[in-house]
Amino acid sequence: MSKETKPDGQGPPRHDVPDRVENVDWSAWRADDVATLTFVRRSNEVLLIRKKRGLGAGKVNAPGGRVEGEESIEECAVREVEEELHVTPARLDRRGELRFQFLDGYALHVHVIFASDHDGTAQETDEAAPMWTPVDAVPYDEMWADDRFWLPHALAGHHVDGRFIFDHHDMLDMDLRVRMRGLEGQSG
Ligand code: 6OG
Repeated sequence: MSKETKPDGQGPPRHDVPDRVENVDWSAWRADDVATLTFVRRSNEVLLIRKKRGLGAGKVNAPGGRVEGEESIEECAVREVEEELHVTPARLDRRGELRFQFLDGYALHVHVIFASDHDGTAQETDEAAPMWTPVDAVPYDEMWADDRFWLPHALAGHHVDGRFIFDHHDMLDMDLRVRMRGLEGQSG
């Protein structure tokens, strides 16, 4: 059997993959996978998970996963939260895009979705354990390294556009743009 495997972000580095955001040709960049991260809000809390399997197992994150077949971003967001926590998110709002380039060649495009309503009670599944978390107590030390930079802005209602270079779990470089809510249409 061939030892060659598809890149998954955790393989050996490829010498042709840039380790700086500015050296990636983003206009030609194509993701291997498109995925969602969905943040369900309830007053001052946000619904996070302790992920039990897949990319980032053991870390705290939002529920989410890769888009399947022909489904839309929103359909993926709803399906993933239902599968992982048995909760149906509602009133979805796209809050940003994150582009991850891993040194082994794997490229992942993540859509950040916020849900201001939901149906059902979060339950632990094979994939995740639910954690209703106060927004001022998000455990960034237990999360992917990028989250501490963009998630506070997204939680404040702003739109984020991030590009990241990762070597396995280490973040090597980042470019983050934040579009402030309420400033649309202002000049300067
Ligand atoms: P599966 O569940 O299909 O993995 N994911 C990341 N999330 C953050 N915040 N930072 C990263 O930095 C991430 N890399 C992957 C997005 C896909 C899920 O994992 C998340 C998807 O919800 C590198 O195994």
